[in-house]
Amino acid sequence: TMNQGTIKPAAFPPDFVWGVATSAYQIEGAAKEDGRGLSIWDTFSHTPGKVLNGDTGDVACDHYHRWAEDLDIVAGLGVDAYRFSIAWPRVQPAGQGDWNEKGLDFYDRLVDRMLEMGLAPHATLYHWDLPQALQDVGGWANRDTCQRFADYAEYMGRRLGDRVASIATHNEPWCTAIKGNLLGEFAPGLRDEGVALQVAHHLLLSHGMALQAMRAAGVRAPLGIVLNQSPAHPASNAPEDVAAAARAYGDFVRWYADPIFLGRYPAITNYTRLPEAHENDFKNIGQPLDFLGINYYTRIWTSTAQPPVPAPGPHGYSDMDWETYPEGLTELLLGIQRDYDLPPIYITENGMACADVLANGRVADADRTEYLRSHLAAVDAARRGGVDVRGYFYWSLFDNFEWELGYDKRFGLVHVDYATQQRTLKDSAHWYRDFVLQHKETSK
Ligand code: PNW
Repeated sequence: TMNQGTIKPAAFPPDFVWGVATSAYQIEGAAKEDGRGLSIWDTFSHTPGKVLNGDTGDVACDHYHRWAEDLDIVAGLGVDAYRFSIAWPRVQPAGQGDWNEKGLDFYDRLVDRMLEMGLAPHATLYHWDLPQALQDVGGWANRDTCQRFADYAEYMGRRLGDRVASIATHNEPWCTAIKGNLLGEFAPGLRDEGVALQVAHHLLLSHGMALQAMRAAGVRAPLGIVLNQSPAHPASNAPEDVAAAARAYGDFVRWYADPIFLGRYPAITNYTRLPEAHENDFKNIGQPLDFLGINYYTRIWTSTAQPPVPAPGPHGYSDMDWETYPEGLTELLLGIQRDYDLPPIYITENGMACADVLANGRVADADRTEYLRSHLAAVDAARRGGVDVRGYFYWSLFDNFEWELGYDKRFGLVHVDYATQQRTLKDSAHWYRDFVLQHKETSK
């Protein structure tokens, strides 16, 4: 199959962007420092029983204090770009009103240092850490939050827009809406379909409002959104399995992409209702994108059999129990290319959790290297199929706070010893570095 053999750096064009990604709550720590307000993830992680082992992001990778040496690590990987997120409650503690200079300074310094080092800063405005003060008045279920977000986006756009290489509004609205409000696994921990779909709608609307506000303010950076996407496969050719896969694809991919690119919600879905929408909402949601970020981890597997038939998993499973399925990335990209009029694409996340062990200063994570290699081959295959993929960001730079699973799952290229905050490059980091440096050589 296409993923056998070796993917060569020369397969990618000279200007292809190589990067690594993180998010604020997962790495920064310093949850109460320098005037940062509380977010829904502070509340959630401090609620007993919500996060494995009672872990919180209070300290995380202590990146708020170690940011300069952390950027040295990023640069040491030889990559071109670093994707990070801005903690809204750090820069605007209550989600409206006053701005926090110390929080704003942090991101100013981070961006300026990246530029000095020749690293392209790719900023995400919302990676799930809503100011708690906004949740207290309804959070994303409250339509007013869309305007709060557009104001925040405009302010940050004015502040950073002439220095960053891109600005994404939301990271994975599916996760916020569904994991946070239907499955109860993420903050704010609700289980209500009506709320979840209203939240999804407001995330989409706030995205469109933010793009309009930033553009009206003259923000020059390319603007987009990051969606998590997967193809959905039926466990058998039985009509009920095939139909279930189509509905799952509707819920996961189309529910977000159709409003943005086609101006409506999909008809084929498991959901039993539509959110409340105002007359111009789809016009506002469907603003042109300068880029689309895709986060890909695994495929969706649907089985109506009892007990369900597991995916065959020829490549194995990660420590998240997610099937490694690189072919799915190619299939997904070719599929959305067929269905939508796409802007340039960045793979803004792709990565694997392994039960990594640090021994004698080394982490032997051959599975992660193979995951990386096979998914780069999958990106190359999609590019050869005509999909305009411009860059790839590995998730994640560091082992970090993996949301409801705490520090148990390790996605990093760089191992973090949480007792000492010692960072150690894993074998996969060395492999990625060599690949990127070879690409630079062959691109000269
Ligand atoms: C993404 N799913 O989350 C996030 O953007 C990261 O913050 C996170 O650390 C990473 O992937 C690994 O989990 C996802 O259930 C969480 O399909 C769950 C799913 C997808 C993405």
